[in-house]
Amino acid sequence: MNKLYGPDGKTVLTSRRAFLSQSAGVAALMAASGMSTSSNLIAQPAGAATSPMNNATFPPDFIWGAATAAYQIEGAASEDGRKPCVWDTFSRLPGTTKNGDTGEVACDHYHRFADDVKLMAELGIKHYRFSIAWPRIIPDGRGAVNEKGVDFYRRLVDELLAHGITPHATLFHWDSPQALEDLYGSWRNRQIATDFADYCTQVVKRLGDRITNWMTINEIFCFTYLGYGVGQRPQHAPGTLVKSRQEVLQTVHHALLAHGLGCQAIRAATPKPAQVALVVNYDAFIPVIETPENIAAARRAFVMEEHNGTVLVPALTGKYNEQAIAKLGADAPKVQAGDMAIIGQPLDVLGFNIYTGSYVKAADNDRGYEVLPLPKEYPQMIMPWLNFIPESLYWGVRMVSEALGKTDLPILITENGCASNDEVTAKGEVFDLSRVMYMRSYLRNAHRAVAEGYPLKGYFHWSLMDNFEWSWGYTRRFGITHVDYATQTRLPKESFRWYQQVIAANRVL
Ligand code: GCO
Repeated sequence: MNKLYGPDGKTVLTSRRAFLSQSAGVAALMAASGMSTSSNLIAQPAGAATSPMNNATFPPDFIWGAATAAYQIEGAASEDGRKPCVWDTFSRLPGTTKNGDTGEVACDHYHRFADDVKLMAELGIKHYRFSIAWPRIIPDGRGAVNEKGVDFYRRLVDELLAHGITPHATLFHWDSPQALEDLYGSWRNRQIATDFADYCTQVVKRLGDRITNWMTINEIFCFTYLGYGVGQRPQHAPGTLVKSRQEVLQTVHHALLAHGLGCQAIRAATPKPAQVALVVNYDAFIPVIETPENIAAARRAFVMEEHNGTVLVPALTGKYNEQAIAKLGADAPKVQAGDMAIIGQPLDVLGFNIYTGSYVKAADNDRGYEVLPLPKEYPQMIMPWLNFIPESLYWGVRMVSEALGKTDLPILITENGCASNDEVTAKGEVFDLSRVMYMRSYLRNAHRAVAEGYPLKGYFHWSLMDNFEWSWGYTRRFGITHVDYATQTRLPKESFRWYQQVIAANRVL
């Protein structure tokens, strides 16, 4: 029988999955996960036959969406009172981004948002995840609010609502105000947690009448571990060299604190009942062969490996993972009294950004698992870190229940996608078939998670359109819509057409 385990590895609950896995037939599985067989039939494209292989139908209330982030699409970097963020400064330094690309113009979404919302409506999404730029709202990071910046998001959200699209707003997607970097070293200083919470209050007070789905912070790992480094310049802004790993870990702690205070600020300021989430790109561990021993190994790796043990585990449980902290030794973050209670604020939703994963197997060592190296020829989606591992989505969702005991915490896939070498044909089409293959494979794993009763509630594809891919500039395309940066023309790719059909049918095609 399946068991659910707490962070200490001891059994805490008996799973309802055991029941599901034994129940007879597809119909029982669908009924148990809230799916209606009759609506499946209605939603199918004409002539589509259902077989066990293509019957990956989702519950009727499953959320289909797409995601973007402010710095990657907005442009208008110095318009209407916005001041620089650390990415403006960093990307202007020689050698930090491919071709010296910056987000100065990006997809010019600031001016073209109405057309972009039309594109979303054409795609058929009812949910859109975007981020709000702190340096547009409070250009100096703290102090005066720039109402013109707020107005932009008001216009965007009104346009979304007019098209029946629910906004999901991330309050921080890596664009820290440069002013705070200059003033006190942004994430190196504990003060940023309070300044972030104040910024959240100002945003939610003004936009909380029309946005009720809030995400505090996106991917703590990327702007801390990748933004601060020892020895060589890190790949992400602010690109600061620090003296010790401890200082890097301390930025993680400050980010967690900002998240916790941010949750409190949102809940205090919202004029309407609101949902609060944290978005984490936590590591997914896949049992290389699905045996009980390897599943137990994956469970251990999930909580003990450094990234999860220092970000996801404290955010969900209010405690850093002991083994991860012990391994860090003197580099562990310094914690003040009361911090952990703030960090472990209850969440309404967990946002899971999932692109890739790692295979593990049981091992006879002190940790009880081994993370396996991938062979050189392992399939990759043209990013050095983006290995094609579709099961990562399923195991990443499952382990929140199974390794952390959070069986009822709703999970949204807040990002999933890949880069590809897209070319526009003479007829003006883009056949990004590797993306279609990628999406289909990952969505089958999303379906498995739902069908087995894990609380996966939705999927946001990264990304709605090609955009500024950080240090890769515009050389990597993650969109289901092609953007010609010279003319700002948007061209839906084959993956857009595919996703459109998936959404309409509510099943993987
Ligand atoms: C992320 C980032 C995106 C990236 C995407 C592809 O949260 O990792 O949100 O900004 O563009 O992940 O690398």
